[in-house]
Amino acid sequence: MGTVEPQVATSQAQAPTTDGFQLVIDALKLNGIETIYGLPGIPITDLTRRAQADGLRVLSFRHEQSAGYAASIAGFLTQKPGVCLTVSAPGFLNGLNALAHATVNCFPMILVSGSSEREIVDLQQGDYEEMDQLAIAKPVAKAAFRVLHAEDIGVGIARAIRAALSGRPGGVYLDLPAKLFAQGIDAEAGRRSLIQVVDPAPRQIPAPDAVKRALDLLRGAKRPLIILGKGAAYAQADADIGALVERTGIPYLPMSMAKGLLPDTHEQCASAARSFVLPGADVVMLVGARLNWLLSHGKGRTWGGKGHKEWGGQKFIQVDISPQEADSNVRIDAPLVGDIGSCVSALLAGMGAGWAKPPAEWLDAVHGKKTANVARMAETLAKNPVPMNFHSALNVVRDIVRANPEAMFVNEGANALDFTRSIVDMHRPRKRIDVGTWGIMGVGMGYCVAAAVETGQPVIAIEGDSAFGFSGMEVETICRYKLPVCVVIMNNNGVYKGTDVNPRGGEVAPTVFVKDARYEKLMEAFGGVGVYATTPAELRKAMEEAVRSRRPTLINAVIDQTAGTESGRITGLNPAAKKK
Ligand code: ADP
Ligand code: TPW
Ligand code: MG
Repeated sequence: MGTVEPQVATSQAQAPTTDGFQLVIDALKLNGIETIYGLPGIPITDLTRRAQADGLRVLSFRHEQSAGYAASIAGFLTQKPGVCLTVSAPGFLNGLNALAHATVNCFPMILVSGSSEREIVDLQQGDYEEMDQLAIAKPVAKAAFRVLHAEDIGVGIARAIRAALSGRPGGVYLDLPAKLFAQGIDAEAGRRSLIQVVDPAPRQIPAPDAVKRALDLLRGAKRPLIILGKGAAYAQADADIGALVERTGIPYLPMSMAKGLLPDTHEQCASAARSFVLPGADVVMLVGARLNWLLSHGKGRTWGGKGHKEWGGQKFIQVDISPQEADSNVRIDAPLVGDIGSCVSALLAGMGAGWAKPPAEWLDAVHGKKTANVARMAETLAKNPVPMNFHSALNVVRDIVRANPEAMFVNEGANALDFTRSIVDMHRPRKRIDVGTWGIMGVGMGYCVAAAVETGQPVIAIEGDSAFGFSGMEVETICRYKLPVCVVIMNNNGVYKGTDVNPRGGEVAPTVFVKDARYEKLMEAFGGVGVYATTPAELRKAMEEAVRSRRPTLINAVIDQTAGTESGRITGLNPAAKKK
C-alpha cells in the first residue's frame, strides 16, 4: 500500500536538527555552568530566553558593566568561570571593563558577546553595531576566541573554560557572530561536537627541591612573616593554609580579600601591626599575593628601605601558580611554583614534626604593637560624635558582621573602603569582596547580585556615596530578584569628603555632590526598604532588620562630610602629594 516510502521520506525531511543557540546552551550546561549574567538585545535576546527556558539561571542587569563584575566575582567565589553575555559593540565595550578586571585580579570569567557579520565588519561597510571586538578584547583578556561554525561551538566553549581556569585564572573573551546562532546542524553531530572539559584546572605539584629551599629559608628566619593574598582565598585550601600558619606559629598578614581566610581575630593575625611587621620581618612568605603597589613593590620605606627604590633586606618566598611572577619587583629567593593547595600541603609534609616556633622576641614584639594599636582603635571606636563619622558607623558594622559571620561582605569607596577594611573583622574565608587590584569603583551592586546568587547568604555592602553611584541603578536588579542585600551608603556628600569649594565661586567643586541626598529613596522606588540613618543606633537597628528579613534594603548612613581624607589611605599616590 506504499506506506514504507512516505515514512522514510518523512523521517529524512524531519531529521532532527539543532542550531547555534542550542549548542551554546548545551555546551554551557554540559560544563556545569548554571548562571548567565547579562543584558539582552540583538543578536543574543533569544539566547537569553532559550537559556532560561532550558533551566539556566539568566540574570538580567541594567548595565553590562555590572553584569560583568558579577560574573568576575562569581568566578572568584566558585572556581567556575563566571559568564557574562552582552550584545555587540556598545554592550561588548560596557562589559570589557569587567573582562580586564577579571584578568588583572586573576578571576576566571568568560565574556560572551554577540557580534556583527565578519564580512561586513572586515570591509568596514557599516554593519549594525559594527566593531572588530576580538581585536579589541585581546589586550585585556587572558585569551580570546571567535567561533564561526556551529560545529565548533563545543570546542570554542571548552577552550574558553580551560583558558579561564587553568594556571593563573583570568578573563576570556568569546566572540559569537550573529549568523552563528541561527546555523542549523544535525542534532546528533551537534551533540557529538560538544566537549565536557576534563580537569580544567589541573593541579600543579611543586618541585621537591623548591619546597626544600622554601622550608630551609623559613626555618632559618628570626623574624618571619606570612602574607596571604586573594590567590590563597581563591584556591579553597583553607584547612591546609590554616594548618600551615598555626604549625609554623608565624605571624600573618591577610591582604584585603584574604581577610577571614583565618579569622581576623586570630592571635597570629598581624593586621593591626602592619607597619611594624613589613619593615621588621627578615623572611617573608607570599602565598597567592603579588608584590605590586598594594605591597609597595616590596621596597622603599614600607619595607624598611630608605629611598623609594631601596630594599629593606628581607628575603622572599613566593608561592604562586604563575612561574613568571617571581622577581617582578624584587629578588625572590625561594619561588615555589604550583597551585596553592599542592604547595601548602607539600610544605606541611616537608615540615615534619618538631618545627620550632619563631623566636619569642619577634612574637612578643608583634603582639605588643598589635595590642597597643587595637587599644587605640577601641578608644576611637567607642566615641559617639555628632554627626556620625566613619568610625562610629563602622563600629556598628563590625558588630553586625561578627554576629553574622556567614554573610557576604562587599566594599568600595576611598575612605569608605580603607576604614572598613581595617575596622571590620572578617571571620570566614571568601566573604570579603572589594575593589581589588585596580582599586576600581563600580563593582558594588554587581558583586552584591553575584554574592547573593552564588552563596545564598545575606549580603552586606559598605559603599562610599561616590562608589555607589557607579552601579546604583542595579538596586532595581536586586529588588527584581528579591535578593537579600543590605546596602549601606557612607554618605559624606562626595568623593573623599563633601567640603571642597570652588575657589571662583559658581558651580560646586568637582568632588562634591548634592548635599544630604536621599539615596534610600532609590531602593524604595523598586519596592525595597529605604532607611535614613543619622546615628549608630539607627544604623544598627536597620542593619539587624535587613539581615533578619532578607529584604532588599538601602541605608543612607549620614556621615560627617568633613570626616574623610583625600584618596583615603593612598593619599601618597596623588601626583599633587608627590610633588611636595
Ligand atoms: P592580593 O591583591 O590579595 O595581594 P594578588 O591578586 O596580587 O593578591 O595575587 C594573587 C596571586 O595568586 C596571583 O599572582 C596568582 O597567580 C596567584 N594565584 C591565583 N590562584 C592561584 C592558585 N590556585 N594557586 C596558586 N596561585 C594562585
Ligand atoms: C572606575 C577614582 C577612587 S575612590 C573614588 C573615586 C572616584 C570615590 C571616593 O568617594 P566615595 O568614598 O566612594 O564617596 P569616600 O568615603 O572616600 O567619600 N573611577 C574608577 N575607579 C576609581 N578608582 C576612580 C574613578 C576614585
Ligand atoms: Mg564619599
